[in-house]
Amino acid sequence: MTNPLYDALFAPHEGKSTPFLHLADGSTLSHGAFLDLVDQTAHALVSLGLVAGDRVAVHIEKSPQALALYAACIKAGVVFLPLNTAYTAKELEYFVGDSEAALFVCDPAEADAMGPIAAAADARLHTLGGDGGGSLSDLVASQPTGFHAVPRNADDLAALLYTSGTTGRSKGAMLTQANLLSNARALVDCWRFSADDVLLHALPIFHSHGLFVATNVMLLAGGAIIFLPKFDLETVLARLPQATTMMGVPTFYTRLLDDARFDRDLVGHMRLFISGSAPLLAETHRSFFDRTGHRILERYGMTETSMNTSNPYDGERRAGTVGFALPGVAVRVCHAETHEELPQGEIGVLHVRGPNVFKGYWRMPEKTREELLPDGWFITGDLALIDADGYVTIVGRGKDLIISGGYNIYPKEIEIFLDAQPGVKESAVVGAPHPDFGETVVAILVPQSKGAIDLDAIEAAARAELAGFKRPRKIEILDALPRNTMGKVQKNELRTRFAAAFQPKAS
Ligand code: MLC
Ligand code: AMP
Repeated sequence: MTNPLYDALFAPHEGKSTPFLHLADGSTLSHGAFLDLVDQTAHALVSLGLVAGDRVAVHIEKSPQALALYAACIKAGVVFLPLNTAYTAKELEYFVGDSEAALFVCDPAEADAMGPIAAAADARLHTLGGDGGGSLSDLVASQPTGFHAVPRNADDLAALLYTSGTTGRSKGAMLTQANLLSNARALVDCWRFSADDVLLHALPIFHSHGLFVATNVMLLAGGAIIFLPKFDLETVLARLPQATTMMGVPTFYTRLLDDARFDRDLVGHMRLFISGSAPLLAETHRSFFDRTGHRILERYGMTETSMNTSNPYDGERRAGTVGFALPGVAVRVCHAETHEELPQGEIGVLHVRGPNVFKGYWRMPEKTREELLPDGWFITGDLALIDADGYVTIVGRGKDLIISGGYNIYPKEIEIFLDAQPGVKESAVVGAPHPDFGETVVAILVPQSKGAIDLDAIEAAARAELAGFKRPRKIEILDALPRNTMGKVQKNELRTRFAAAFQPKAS
């Protein structure tokens, strides 16, 4: 038995002096040196008593050591569970407990706050900082290199990624070795990645985009990564001349376009720009082409499925569309209730099937049954149409979801929080267009009685309990929520009402 993901992504680079990570401080880590660190980290995991199938929850900054921890989990057969660095203690408690993590790795600065969370879940606690320091690193440093990959089946879990849901309760998407490997193979092929590529990587590594799409693709192709801690405009502008490709959420591209230094001369040498995780406005696509001569390649994916569709490398990259199904992946547009396929050209719910589709939600068999049909089709909840040429367009969402700067926010979760605040009778949360984040959160509150709501107190509570990207950027108090005759809150009316809330004022 082998370990298919390790064997394909990592093993071919063992002992090689080729560059893997170009770091922000100007230094470079070779493939071989990275893999030695992976071996030491895998030994550290085993020394802590972890065995194949155990979960390692991580709430740490992006660093080469954090990436090595991901690789070490693959090599040791342990399930990697990355968590958004913006999550608060209150949010983390659920993930560590629900996953029954055996080990929780957090930032050294939050060790005190995380102690009770780890203890309540019966998980061991270790620390790893953005600078590579921490108790886990101390343990890693004392370990030998040379670690035999723990055998795994293609169907064994490689990662557990939590994704929030319409009910407000997050679900752990179980991704297998085969899910991740099949997707990396399809993307390397479609996007023509090779060992000559240098990818500018400014995405976080706790989501599918930065971790699997960007990292796995580069590992499989054998190229190098300019591995930046986050998207910082100055650093990205400075490092683009050394890159051949870049992946980003639409906010990356609008921020670049807002800077006059971002021009044809700066990126004329680049091979490819890829966008995803949120809709790229057709207008951004066109402005980007006008400024740089590059047509951004837009693709579409989800945590549960990794990537599903992509515009073509050769051929027309059509603005406003997400292209065609990837090789091995099938898509269809279906009726929301009957799940029957609709005639070509009609709008319906997009279903996806293929080796990329996850195994189900962690310990939620009913949720899994609701979204994953017995014949393997996954109901994405996105509304789409497929045109006569086969291009898929995501026209909206059947699910009540806001995507802000590439992060998903389910209104229900924020409404549950707001409804629990003193003086609030009820609340509604909707998305409003935002020039930087694409969309952002607007909350509408109804007071229990006139003057009962203390907005400062609610904002302070939101800061303490909700990740920053989920906090409402605007809170409005209304006497009542608009409702239809059935008593259902009319969110469309609220969306229309706040549609221009963040648009620049016409002068
Ligand atoms: C940060 N902030 C956000 C935000 N990110 N607010 C709304 N939406 C966001 N996305 C807030 C912080 O809370 C803080 O608020 C302030 O902005 C500054 O924080 P920052 O960390 O300095 O922000 P910045 O670096 O500007 O981050 C913006 C960003 C980042 C767009 C660069 O969010 C980002 O890297 N997004 C990528 C998301 C991603 O990788 N998604 C992939 C999901 S996988 P305050 O109030 O404290 O000042 C997926 C599948 C697929 O969807 O298809 O790929
Ligand atoms: P996540 O749960 O974070 O994986 O987010 C997945 C969701 O992001 C999808 O269901 C879509 O709604 C959205 N998404 C991802 N890529 C695109 C895209 N290119 N265009 C429109 N929506 C997208």
